[in-house]
Amino acid sequence: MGNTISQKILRGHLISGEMKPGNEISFRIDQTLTQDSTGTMAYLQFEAIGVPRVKTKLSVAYIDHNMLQSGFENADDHKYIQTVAAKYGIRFSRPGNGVCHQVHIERFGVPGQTLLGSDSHTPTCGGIGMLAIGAGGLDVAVAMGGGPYYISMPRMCKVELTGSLAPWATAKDIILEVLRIMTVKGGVGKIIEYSGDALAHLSVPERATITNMGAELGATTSIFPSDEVTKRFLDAQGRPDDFVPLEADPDAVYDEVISIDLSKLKPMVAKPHMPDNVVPVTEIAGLKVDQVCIGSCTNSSLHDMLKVAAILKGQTIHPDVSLVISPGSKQVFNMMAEQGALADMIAAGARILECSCGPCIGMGQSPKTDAVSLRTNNRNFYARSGTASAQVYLVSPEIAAIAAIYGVVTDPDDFGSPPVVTMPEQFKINDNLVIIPPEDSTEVEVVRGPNIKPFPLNTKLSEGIGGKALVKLEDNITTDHIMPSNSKLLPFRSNIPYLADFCLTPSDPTFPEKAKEHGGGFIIGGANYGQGSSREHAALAPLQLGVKGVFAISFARIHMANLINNGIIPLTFVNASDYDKISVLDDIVIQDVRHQIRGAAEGSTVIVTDKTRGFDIEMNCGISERQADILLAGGLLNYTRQTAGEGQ
Ligand code: MIC
Ligand code: SF4
Repeated sequence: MGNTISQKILRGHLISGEMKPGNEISFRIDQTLTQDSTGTMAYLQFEAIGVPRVKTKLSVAYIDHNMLQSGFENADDHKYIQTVAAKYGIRFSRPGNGVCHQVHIERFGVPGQTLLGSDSHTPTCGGIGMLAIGAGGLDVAVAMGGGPYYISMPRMCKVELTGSLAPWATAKDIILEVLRIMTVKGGVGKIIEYSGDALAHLSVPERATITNMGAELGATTSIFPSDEVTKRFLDAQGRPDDFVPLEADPDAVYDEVISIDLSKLKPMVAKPHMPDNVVPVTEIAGLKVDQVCIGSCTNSSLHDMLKVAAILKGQTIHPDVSLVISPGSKQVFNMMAEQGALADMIAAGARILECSCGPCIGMGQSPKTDAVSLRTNNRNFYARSGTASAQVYLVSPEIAAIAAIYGVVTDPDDFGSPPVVTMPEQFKINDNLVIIPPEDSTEVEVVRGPNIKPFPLNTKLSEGIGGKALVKLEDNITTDHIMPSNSKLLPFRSNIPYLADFCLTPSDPTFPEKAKEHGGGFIIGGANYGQGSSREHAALAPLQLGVKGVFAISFARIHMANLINNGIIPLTFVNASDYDKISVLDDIVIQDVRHQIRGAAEGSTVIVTDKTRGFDIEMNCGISERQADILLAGGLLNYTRQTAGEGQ
């Protein structure tokens, strides 16, 4: 039986486990990336592990999220990351160099290698055939220290793309169509591999849009083969030696196959507040638009920017629309400037932002009350823009640019024919904003500003645990609900006590207060609890508030790993109907919990008692032996220290 692309890469990097779906496997990580909003915490944890220098082939620390310096905090974090990177052998991508995923695929990603990033959109590099996975900061810290990365072996899903895109349909519409078909939980426990004759016509930036937004499916990662298109891209990036061909064997077996005929695809839109709430753009044509944001790691390539500039050329944006554009990287920005595209955007009235995440994560450009905001981003979760009443719609850059001109969502056929842009033979290569760490870093001093506070560390799991059911939540609760991010909160990513006061407030403003009053307790969630970001803060803030366990119908992959890594027990209902029986402020106990967690690793269920209502609930805890040990130790750091101690 042949192998899929990702099975080949995993096999070549495998350290332990049998590659059977659902089995825990561990594998070697070649490269890591961090960004600043998760990076400060990841490096604090890396320092706590105590390894003198990173052991990966390449590790890069990016500054791209916390770019608004409205106080000293973000700038302090930048300095900390710059110095910690120099100290431990990590390349430092300075603010202004671009969004981590865009820069990484341009300058560093290598087909066939593995990449672990403390950001959920790390799979972007799957666009060049790299096995790129998003994880919590602590997992990335362990990988930097040379430790393996553990996952439950995913099932393989093939998306076969045939035909060629009709005019105005784009790569964004392909992934929106996949999201419409599979939903935001449809990718959990799967790797999505793309194949089919259409691939010959899909450039690397287009492929990267698709793999980037595969994160919204909940997939472990998404990947394209490494082929002639990849080779041309790497050649144009001046990296011909990084190319290796890679494709699935003809007899590779997939657990699931989805086919999409691109010629039938129409421009699509994801309506508020979920990326899978997808309909054709024509269904909302005529909707008045207040704001258009073009950029984010999904659609900020040169390819995207040139198309937007061609649409805006000679036009003036509508008086009621604010159009903001953030190029994905310095390379993109520079080339736009040289080719005149930037001038066309400025002339049309676009507000040009620096190369960063910006509006995508609510770092500025929050729209007005009740605004309709059209964005090329990957997420339109409730309140993420920084304006809770805003309605965010996700579209391709083309649809966004046309709406900015007309002031309403417009069928692009009414605009005329789509712009044709060609990829450059050679990209502009200038890595002068990437600082190479010194060989000998003994003299480097790590600078820690006053905003950098110690992170909460759990303690060994006790024999029995109890507390109140603090909150009961619906399906698809995102990490943006659990630990909101915006320009007011993002500067405090290295200050968990401060952040904890905002934990889960979009869903229940009284949550932090209740948790403090009752000395912690349990969170009751619905299906796909914790989808979205990789932010470990969505586990650290509950930990700070004394949360001991989360009971849900199902969990998103990265969040579940983050809970375990921080010693918070994730349990799923054996009978989903039991969810209905628990009420907020019920007294919950898990007796003999250490013994029960051990048993869970062997497949037994865990019994949770609702003392208030007098009944037992049967729960699953789908953990491995190693994860049971981590929970018993009170989290991965304690476990790592404990096993290091045992090894001495
Ligand atoms: C996001 O898109 O939500 C983020 C901000 O990039 C996060 C990381 C974070 O929360 O800092 C992600 O996707 O992992
Ligand atoms: Fe940045 Fe948005 Fe991409 Fe997250 S999704 S990395 S916030 S651009």
